[in-house]
Amino acid sequence: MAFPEGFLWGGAVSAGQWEGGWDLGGRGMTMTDVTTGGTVSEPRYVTYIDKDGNHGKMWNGERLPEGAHYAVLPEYHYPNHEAVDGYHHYKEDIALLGEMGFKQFRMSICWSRLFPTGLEIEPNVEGLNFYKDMFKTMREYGIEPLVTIWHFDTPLYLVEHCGGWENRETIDHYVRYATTCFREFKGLVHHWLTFNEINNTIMFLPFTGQTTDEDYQHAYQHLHHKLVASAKAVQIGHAIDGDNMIGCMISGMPWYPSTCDPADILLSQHRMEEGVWYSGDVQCLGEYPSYATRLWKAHNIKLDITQNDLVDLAMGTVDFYSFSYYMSNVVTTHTAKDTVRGNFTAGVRNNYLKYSDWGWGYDPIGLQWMLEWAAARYDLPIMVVENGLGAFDTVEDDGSIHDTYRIDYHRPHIEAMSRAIENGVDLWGYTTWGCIDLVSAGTGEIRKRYGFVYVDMDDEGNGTMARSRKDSFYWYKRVIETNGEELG
Ligand code: P53
Repeated sequence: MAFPEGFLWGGAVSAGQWEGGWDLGGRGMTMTDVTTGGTVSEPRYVTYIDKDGNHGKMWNGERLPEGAHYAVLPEYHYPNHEAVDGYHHYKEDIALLGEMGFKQFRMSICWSRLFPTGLEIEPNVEGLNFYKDMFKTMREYGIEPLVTIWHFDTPLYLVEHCGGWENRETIDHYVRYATTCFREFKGLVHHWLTFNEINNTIMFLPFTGQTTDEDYQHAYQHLHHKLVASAKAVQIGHAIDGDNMIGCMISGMPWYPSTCDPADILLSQHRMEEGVWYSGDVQCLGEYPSYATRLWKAHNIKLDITQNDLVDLAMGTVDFYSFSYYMSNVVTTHTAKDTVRGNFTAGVRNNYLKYSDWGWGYDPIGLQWMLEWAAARYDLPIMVVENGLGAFDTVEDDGSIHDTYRIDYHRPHIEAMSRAIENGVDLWGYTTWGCIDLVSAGTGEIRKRYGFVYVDMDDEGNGTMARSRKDSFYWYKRVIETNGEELG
């Protein structure tokens, strides 16, 4: 096997999906605190109280009705409130990761735990102490933190009262927050990601069907603000600690052509540019790519980009490229006979692939494809920072969990990484998604499990939160021990 000495094996979680403690330690609210649970076929809703005091719910992404405000309503269950209670279990969880031999643990900081509304000038000390203790605990086990600064959780106050990311001022609030992280966690953290799946701000637009030019305008401007915020954070992170390695994080979903009709090939290339490359090109290469003009024209987008923005983008390029990888998608200019629908998947079914219970196409070769493309495009070190199978687990009478399907998912993906390394890709690390079971971002379910560590909690909020080891736990431990030689 090709894995280099010191390869950063590990796993990943996000604050919103693992931490819980939504109203503890001075934490402010985020959008997931007002988001209900869903399923593969039933969406998650955002809840509010309207101007007449009536309770309401809407799709995530819709605008609040005039005069309404976001609210936690007693008739709903909000799975992210407690999540899997990492807030109280972090020592135990990190010990389990240490037992598996983790070299790296990717987690995120909850912005509103440090800046409850996002507008504060001084950070919340209780929040700082929580993360400092987490990082110290990781160090005790020789685990390097990989910290995502923003993983979907903009403080709700900024979204509700300040226009969120469509408002340029949000850049400054984010920069103040990121600067605090670099300063306060200096020496404890060396590896950072500025924004999780930053490209997903625009990637799903073509799916939603009725998206207007105005929606595109908002989404692209929103993304531009995030790209500038990321570039500013990179510069500040480098100035505070020259040892900091700061990366971008892209949702790495390949878009394949359905046929060899040249029109399909071109369509898949264009979809790949719009969905995947656009953001990473800016973050890695320091300027908007030539095809941006095509995308802006297609939807009459007029971006507000200042001279200073251009300087920041050029100065704030990342040190490494990272992406999540779960599945691939297929597009065509023809009428598709077979389609697939799942959460975040839609389009043509790929008859060469198997699909998960949530409609995600299982495609290890696609990981090699992504790795080799990204390496050639950017010539940067790469980390695969999410990969995994969301699946139902069954707990046997004796408490064991035989999750061979999960092992069978990871093994070929690890083999794909190994082939990519042999083909010249400078791959530094692999953090599997949801190494401890957590709340799904897409559907809000806990039963869509990714972990090597099982958490006793269900979708109605019943369970002891007790942790236990699945079969995959022992398997992954062996993979790490043998640096990817023994894949079982
Ligand atoms: P869940 C869409 C498509 C692929 C990955 O997803 C995505 C998304 C947006 O949710 O998100 C990443 O939980 C994300 C994680 C998330 C994970 O994939 O829907 O970075 O927060 O949990 C898996 O199964």
